[in-house]
Amino acid sequence: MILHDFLPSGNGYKIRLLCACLGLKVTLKQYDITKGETHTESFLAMNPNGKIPVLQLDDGQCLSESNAIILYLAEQYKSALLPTDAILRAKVYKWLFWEQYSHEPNIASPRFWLTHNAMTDLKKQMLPDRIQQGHAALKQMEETLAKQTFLVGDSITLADICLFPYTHVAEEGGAYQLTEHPNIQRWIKDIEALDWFIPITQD
Ligand SMILES: N[C@@H](CCC(=O)N[C@@H](CS)C(=O)NCC(=O)O)C(=O)O
Repeated sequence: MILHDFLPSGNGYKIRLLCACLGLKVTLKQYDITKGETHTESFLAMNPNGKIPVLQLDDGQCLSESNAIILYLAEQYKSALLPTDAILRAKVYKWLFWEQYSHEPNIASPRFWLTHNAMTDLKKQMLPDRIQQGHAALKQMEETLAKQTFLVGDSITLADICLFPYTHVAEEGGAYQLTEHPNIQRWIKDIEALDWFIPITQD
């Protein structure tokens, strides 16, 4: 399989992290999203949305949307990261949908704008509201992780693989302070201590 990716991307890192956990080898093809490299005709043929990550399967089919890709891989490789119990599975799905609506736009997007010189007047106007919502998202994670080791109970699941990438770099850009969230910091250390863990920019 080929993973079309951009190393600083947390969305791409979700897949790299899961592959490391599953012991799966994928070939990495890197794009510089700051130079529009995901808007070429050949890239758009793989993902008309013009965004990494894209997982190209051995038969040539292409999957996009990071959370769809991690669900595919967890199902395909029958990983315990996706529980078989319907309630636990729904709780995992909840965090995956929540991440795309309440976490990623408020934590990942400001990080990118602030660290990649991608600020515009419109984004400057949007920033205070995004940061307020980002604080609310981190608070929800903090409260959950104060009660249990991982996001869905005391075993690691796909929910943690999904939320770790942008949470552990939330401070980049200066909008958030993880010292305000000791249980998130404990959770980050627990994940970083796992024997299959790889850092975000490791290819
Ligand atoms: N919802 C998508 C978001 C993907 C996304 O935003 N990708 C960014 C990098 S993290 C990208 O490729 N941006 C390039 C562009 O929009 O031109 C996912 O979860 O995969």
